[in-house]
Amino acid sequence: MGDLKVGEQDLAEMSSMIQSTVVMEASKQVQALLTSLETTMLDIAITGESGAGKSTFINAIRGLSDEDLGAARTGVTETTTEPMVYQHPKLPTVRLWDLPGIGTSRFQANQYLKQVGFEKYDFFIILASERFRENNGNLARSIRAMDKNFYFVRSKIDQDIKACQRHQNFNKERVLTEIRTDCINCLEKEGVESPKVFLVSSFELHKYDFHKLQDTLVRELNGQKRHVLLLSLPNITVEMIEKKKESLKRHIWKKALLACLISALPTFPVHYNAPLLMETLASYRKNFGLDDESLNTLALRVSKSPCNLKKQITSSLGKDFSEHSVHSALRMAALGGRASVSLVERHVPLLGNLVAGGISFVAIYILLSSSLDSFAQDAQNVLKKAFRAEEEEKLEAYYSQDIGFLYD
Ligand SMILES: Nc1nc2c(ncn2[C@@H]2O[C@H](COP(=O)(O)OP(=O)(O)OP(=O)(O)O)[C@@H](O)[C@H]2O)c(=O)[nH]1
Ligand SMILES: [Mg+2]
Repeated sequence: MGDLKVGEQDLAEMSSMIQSTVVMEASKQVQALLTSLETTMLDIAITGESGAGKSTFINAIRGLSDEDLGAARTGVTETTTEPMVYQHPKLPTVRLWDLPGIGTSRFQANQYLKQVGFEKYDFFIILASERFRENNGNLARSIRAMDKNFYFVRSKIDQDIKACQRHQNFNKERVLTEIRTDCINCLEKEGVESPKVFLVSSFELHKYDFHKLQDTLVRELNGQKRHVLLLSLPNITVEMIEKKKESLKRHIWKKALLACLISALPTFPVHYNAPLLMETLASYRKNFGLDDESLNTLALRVSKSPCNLKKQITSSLGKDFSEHSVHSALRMAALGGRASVSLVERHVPLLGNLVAGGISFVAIYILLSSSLDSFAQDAQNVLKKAFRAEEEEKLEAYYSQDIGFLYD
């Protein structure tokens, strides 16, 4: 038999076919992972007696005021008479269910959970204002009996604090502890073991126990549901912003791989899919409340000028988000990331052949990761300006009033 030589042309064709098949398959799989994350549903039921503040709480979590378009209707008379679903404005797969008030003529306690279709909810938040009532205990027990979790929110705490401020020897912490202990005792008396109770004001989410409620909800969910819940929660503590960042970081590699695998345009020094990268960065900005819409809504809520909040944003992509600025940031990331390329290629040898020596992947990965760091820092600065300064300003106004009074 003579020598069998494989022609160079054949090798090139074969290599190109194998590479494109691998790219197609890898893209499909990464896309499937991302789609499953983006389509994870989370259904949260908000329940409790009529007038407890359920609709107002939903609006606050969605970052809306009661008068905003699409906000749940609220009021001093019974307003919610059918289960109503509200999508989270930034994450449509997170749905908040505004359930009708328990114990009203239409919804009697014993039939209530069946009437509202309890199976579809991931967990329940029971809201109760003022004194503890029997209906709340019944509801909590029934939810447990159906093997679902509930969290008990004692609402309108701002009202209680305001009323107690008139008393002599007012001590805010003591009042809060009394209310919390009373709720726990009443629930335990009704046969509910170790209830989780949180004191909340929907008008001032950043005060009292709302951050503890957020932490508990996040801790008690797993996997993809935990991720979507985290992203849907308001940025009202530094810890929450950090948790969001960490959760998003875990998925960067998928975004980076997809953005470079499906790229076709050879644009020196990196090959990437620009729309996908822009879309990812835009969603990060929204997650951290740095887009114009989120900043305007926050400014309205805390009675600050949107300009003052925007001034707290110092990262380059936070201030100037455009295709041009993203492209420049990517070039910088490509230059800075050259050292990491060999490491990536050692672990994923095919990547080196497929996407310009791995530089595209590394550059996009670095850009996404550093953007998350800087957006999270921006979000913390905005948070400080929005809430902490407000307290200081109020304090200043309060003392200047007192002085005015003394000198009158
Ligand atoms: N001060 C104070 N008032 C609140 C708070 N939450 C709700 N309210 C007021 O309580 C009243 C009832 O609030 P809703 O949110 O409509 O109550 P609901 O539980 O949805 O009532 P139904 O739909 O009838 O079951 C409204 O006047 C709200 O403005 C709060 O945190 N603090
Ligand atoms: Mg309502």
